[in-house]
Amino acid sequence: MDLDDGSDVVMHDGDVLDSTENYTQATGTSLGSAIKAEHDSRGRIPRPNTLKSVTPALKGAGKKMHSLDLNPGIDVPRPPKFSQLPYATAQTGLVYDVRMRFHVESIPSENDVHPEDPRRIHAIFEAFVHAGLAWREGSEGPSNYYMGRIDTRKVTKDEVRLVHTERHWDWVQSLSTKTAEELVDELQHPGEYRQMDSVYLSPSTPYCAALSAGGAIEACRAILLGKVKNVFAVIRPPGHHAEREDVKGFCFYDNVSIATKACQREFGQRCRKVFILDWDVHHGNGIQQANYDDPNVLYISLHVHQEGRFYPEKSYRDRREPYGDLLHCGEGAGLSTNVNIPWRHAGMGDADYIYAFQQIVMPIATEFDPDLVIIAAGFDAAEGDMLGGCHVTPAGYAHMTHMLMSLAKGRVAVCLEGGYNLDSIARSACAVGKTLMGEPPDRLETFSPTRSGVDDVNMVVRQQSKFWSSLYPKDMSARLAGPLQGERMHDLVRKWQATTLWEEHEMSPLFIHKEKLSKSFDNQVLATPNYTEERPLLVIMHDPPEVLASPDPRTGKIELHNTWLTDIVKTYVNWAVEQGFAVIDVNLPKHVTSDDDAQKHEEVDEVLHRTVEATHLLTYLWDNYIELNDSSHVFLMGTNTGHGAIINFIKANEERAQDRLSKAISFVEDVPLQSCKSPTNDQLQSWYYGASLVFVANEHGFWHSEFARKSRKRFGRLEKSEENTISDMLVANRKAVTDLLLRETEKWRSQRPVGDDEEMAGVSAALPEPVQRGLPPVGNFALSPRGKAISNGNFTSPNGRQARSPRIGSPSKAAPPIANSVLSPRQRPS
Ligand code: Q9C
Ligand code: ZN
Repeated sequence: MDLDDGSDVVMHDGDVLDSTENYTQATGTSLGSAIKAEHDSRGRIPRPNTLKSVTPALKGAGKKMHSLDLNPGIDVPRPPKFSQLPYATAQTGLVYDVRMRFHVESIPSENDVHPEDPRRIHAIFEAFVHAGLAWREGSEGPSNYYMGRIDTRKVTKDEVRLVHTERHWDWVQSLSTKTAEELVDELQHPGEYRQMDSVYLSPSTPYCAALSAGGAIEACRAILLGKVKNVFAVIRPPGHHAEREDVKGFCFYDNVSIATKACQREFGQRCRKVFILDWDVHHGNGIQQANYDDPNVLYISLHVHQEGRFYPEKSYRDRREPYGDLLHCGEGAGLSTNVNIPWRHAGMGDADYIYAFQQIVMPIATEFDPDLVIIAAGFDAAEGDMLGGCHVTPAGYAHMTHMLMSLAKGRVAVCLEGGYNLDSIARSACAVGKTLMGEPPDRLETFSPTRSGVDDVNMVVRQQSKFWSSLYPKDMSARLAGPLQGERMHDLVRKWQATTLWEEHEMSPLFIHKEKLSKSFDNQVLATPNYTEERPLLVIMHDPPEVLASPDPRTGKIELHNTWLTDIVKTYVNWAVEQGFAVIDVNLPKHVTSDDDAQKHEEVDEVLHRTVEATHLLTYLWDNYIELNDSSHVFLMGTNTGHGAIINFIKANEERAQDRLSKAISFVEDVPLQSCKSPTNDQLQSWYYGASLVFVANEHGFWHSEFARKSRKRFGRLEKSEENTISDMLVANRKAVTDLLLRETEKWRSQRPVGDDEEMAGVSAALPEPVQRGLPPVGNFALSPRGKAISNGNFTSPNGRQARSPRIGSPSKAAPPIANSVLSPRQRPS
């Protein structure tokens, strides 16, 4: 079968459609023979070199369109139907050619249909016909309201070379003469310089890939030549993963980039700046690569990224680092014209996409002011797509299209990329097609973007605000660069908290032995003096208090007068002290101050890392300050990473935890829920279920996961909070927590000796006498637990593990806190 004679040809498929539209059941073999039939019976018209810029005539589907009043072969803009409304009365174009269905799996697997199914393009065309957008022989005659058909053709080698290497072209071409077995072998033994990542091969692959890229080019040309106002190119195989020398992710030629460069070359000033908007759910690594240093091509991609865990990240032959993250902004002259909008979670919906369009896409694109817009239109972010896991509806796609139509005088070429649910892509494509033709988009049903979607968008805004004058607030990191003069607010606040807790409850720092004590760890653990006594002990591992700021809307500047601190945890501490509980308050900094701090402006430390740190800290506290004291009850309470720390601790110390821990209470806002499953102990999970109370934020991803429906028990006793931030949850679920703690301690409370200080506690606000002793202790007074003998006057216990630590520079007027001068329970003589 001679699919490529190397000449520059235009494939006239007008009547092809009549005969091949009947192939509704696409199988490898029937299509294979169909190709042959096509080629034997249909002539190809050589494309004269002298008429380089000739495009084929517009046609209705399957038939030459006499009614369209076109001059075939003459490239002049079609005169407007109505001169006052040239755009409104111009036609939308349609590229569709059944021969692109010939690229199939050479040895189709029995029941496991490949998602990049040849029926994809047919499903879309079929939907266009049924929706009355496109015409086909057999339905009613062509009207002025059908899309006008544009012939596709094979891309030329010269055009492919605008993006890919010669070797790439040669290799793709070579597939046409291979047998099924050879193709399978090719897939399995790709040779040293290439990798076959997520593709299948057939002898028609080079042919279909050429039609697909040619279709993208002709779609754009038809617009630039003024034959149509905009176009929908229903093409396959897709293109945006194909790199200079790599086929990848079902893609062979980077259709959209080839069309971009071909049009820039042909049309010069009339098509100098091209904006490629890629809403395929995957990052278009190929498009990014092909245009990375080109200031005249703006590439914006919205894609699921999952911090580098989503395709195509980690699939590169050169093992490159994440490529679709927000830091990839172009290079050289092209710095700023690459914009990645990576979603950290799947599951994004219309509202997230619209938010991203309003905050990023439209401001940047408007400022860029393109001559042509190409949409790399994968429909795999659509509701129902099995690869994407997102929820974009047809109306969502219509609105995005509508917004993009405000650019480049409406010159929009939509080129199909991915999208694998035949029904979803058909419905989505119809909504886009209608919008192109002038119908207003349908109403949207959801308006609030997800929390993580908003975070993702705002991160990109901050990054891109460096390059685009229309984006605010500007990134402050430039001002933070260099050695910082000043204090991190976190450290100031914790110091203030320590002062207050000292003044109100005599809480003072416990000694934490750390090899390298960071400033952020000062005052991190504060305890009431009675923490070793026989009374309930509440240990709270919490996030730093939340800051509520109303920043300057233009500069984003946060100032002291527009900023508030919400410290709800404090109300729990107060309550517990009132009840006569001992309290250990543990602050888990989100950032640990280090020496090179000033150098980089970094994001909040990774959750995993912080959880590990918190686990170390909790284990240390348990070993040295909790386990061996006389507490009647031990309650652990944790927020976010504190929750992770509690679970990790329990799993690593099953027996000790079950022995001593009365209740574990967690508040989970935006970290993953952890299960308390032990590989060795079946009991642990049910023990934890009985001993826990876990409040989970209303919009936490867990509620959408499969775990939420089944096997919930291993996550403990879950409560869906009405609220979404830790502060709000702490307020809303406070009574549930205090009730639980009161129930648990009922016996102890009824048996407390009369005359106990806090006897009246709980009845009224019988707080212990406020202690007025000036400053809280400086440094720490507690025991150094790990036998680091510290300077003068200390003794080392016989086992060499414990030592009394010195008082350091304590103001003499302040009496040392009681707790810190007693021995740690471990050391008490038995
Ligand atoms: N573990 C487009 O949507 N998935 N391509 C491979 C390998 C490949 C998607 C998973 C998805 C490719 C155009
Ligand atoms: Zn995709």
